[in-house]
Amino acid sequence: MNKEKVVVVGMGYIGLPTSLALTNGGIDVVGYDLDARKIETLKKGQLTFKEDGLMDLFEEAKKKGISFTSNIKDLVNENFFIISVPTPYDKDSKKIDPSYVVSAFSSIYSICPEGSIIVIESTISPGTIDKTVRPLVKEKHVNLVHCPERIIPGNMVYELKHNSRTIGADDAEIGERVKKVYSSFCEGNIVITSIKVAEMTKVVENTFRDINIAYANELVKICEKAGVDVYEVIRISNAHPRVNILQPGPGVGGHCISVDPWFLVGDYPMEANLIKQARLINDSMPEYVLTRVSKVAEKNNISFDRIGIYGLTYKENVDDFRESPSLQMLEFRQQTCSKSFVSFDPMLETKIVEGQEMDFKTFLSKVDLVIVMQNHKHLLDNKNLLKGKIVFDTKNCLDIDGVYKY
Ligand code: SAJ
Repeated sequence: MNKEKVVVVGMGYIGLPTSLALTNGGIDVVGYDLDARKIETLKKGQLTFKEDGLMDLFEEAKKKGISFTSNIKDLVNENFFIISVPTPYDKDSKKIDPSYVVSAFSSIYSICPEGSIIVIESTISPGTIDKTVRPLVKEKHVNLVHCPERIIPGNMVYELKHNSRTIGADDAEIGERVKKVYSSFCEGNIVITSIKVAEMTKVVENTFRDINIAYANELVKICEKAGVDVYEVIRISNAHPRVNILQPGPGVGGHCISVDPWFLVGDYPMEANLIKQARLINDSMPEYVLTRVSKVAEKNNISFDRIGIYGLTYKENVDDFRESPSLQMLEFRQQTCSKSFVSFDPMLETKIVEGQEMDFKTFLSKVDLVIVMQNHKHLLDNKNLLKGKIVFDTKNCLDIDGVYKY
């Protein structure tokens, strides 16, 4: 077989690392995005988001000749595409909004030759390909494939290489061809199955994690009432050979775990009871943190205007703030009293909320009580600066005097 050439559509959190890994694995890659500014940045050799180890991958891919374009006309002769565009969801209906996938697919379909392979990596709810993508395929035959992404922000480079993958295809031969392409960089096991199973597994995996985090978060509330230390309970329980309770926190954010389970709840409302409860428990955490913090503030005579939030991203050491617990907390505060909190996040270079300070010391000068919502490395390196502050640590990451925890 000739060297495979692949177009990756969507240069976001998943599309970019995937195209770099493919290039470094020996595949000819064109990274395509509608956003001309993003493409210009990449052409200049700059990254569009922060991720450990990504720059090294980029340097290697540049040497190996990765190219980028925002002009679809450059892709007319290509026949292997990987679509990796965002799938927003409607907050009210809790349903997926497949419009980006549909529009990316339509534009590729309009230019690609008969028999092309179009892989969808974007997370989609089970049944989306049959409901919204397959009907777009008319006389010109193309091969549809679903290969859901599985990498975790913060450890993407490692996981791209080592995680196993699922390829859902209508045709086993096409599945094998796609597997070969992914094998160029993926050392994990690659399973070939149907499109529907691949769609379901992705959502099921993220739901599994959501349910397990919800269990840890529910234990926080139970242990508070019982007057026992939840971390001690979890630590001792986890010594059992078949118990592995996750870490409680301020809630669940990100565009995956806090979203995907809703697809199952939305499509299977009668069946998905545990899944729905887990979502509600995790979503209740930012408000619960505020209740706990109020008690601490009252006890220490601190006014709400002198409370600050450390950490706006959805988890530690990433710059992604989608659906983050801190934003959920700020939204709740806005709704209840039209006020914000002072906040700070070392991972963010631009202001995303009212009251956000860009300098840690300025932030600290404005607050007496710090709610630790994220355990960024920056905080662990600068914990001495918290001296004299009351701290409520929702991540159990600080071992300083007088810190309050769950
Ligand atoms: N969290 C806790 N306690 C824990 C673990 C996580 O409160 O013990 C919180 C985090 O702080 C964060 C949220 O959960 O707010 C989700 O973080 P995460 O690190 O568990 O996962 P994500 O959202 O960064 O990535 C997940 C991964 N899915 C699974 O682990 C099953 C990743 O492999 C997927 O590729 C990704 O979703 C995705 O894009 O779907």
